[in-house]
Amino acid sequence: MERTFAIVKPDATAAGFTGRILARIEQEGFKIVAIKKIFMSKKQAEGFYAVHSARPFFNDLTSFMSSGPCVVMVLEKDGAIKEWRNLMGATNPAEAAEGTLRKEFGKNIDNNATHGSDAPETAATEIAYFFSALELVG
Ligand code: DGI
Repeated sequence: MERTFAIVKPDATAAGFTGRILARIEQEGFKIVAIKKIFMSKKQAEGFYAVHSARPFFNDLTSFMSSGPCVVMVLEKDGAIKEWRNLMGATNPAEAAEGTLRKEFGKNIDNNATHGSDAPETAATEIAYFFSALELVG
């Protein structure tokens, strides 16, 4: 069974959307294998998004991700990586399809409610960035 890494971002935790997002995750057949609430430092956010370090939005992105608490999770399902990205919807909530989490809970491209890994290698790296093997209890 495939695993992916997911975040409820600071905009969504601040708006009180955590419970509704977790409910959708379970309704859509994902198993929550690991979950915790964290408050990243700027340095931790920069490490997490290191792949984007040359992008013009890197400073805004890492400031946003360290502006409040996140809920980080490992989700399991057949085809979890693609299935979770489908449930999140397009990066820009204005372009996200009806019924997706970013359409329902995202405000704009900077405050887009959720994160999900984009490939098996990034899922493995991102899971290991936040969780030890002992914390994966699915
Ligand atoms: O995997 P995604 O989160 O859908 O998107 P990504 O990995 O390409 O980018 C990571 C985050 O960076 C994304 O959730 C929001 C932000 N981002 C991506 N592209 C842009 C952006 N922010 C701004 N302001 N402008 C962009 O073009």
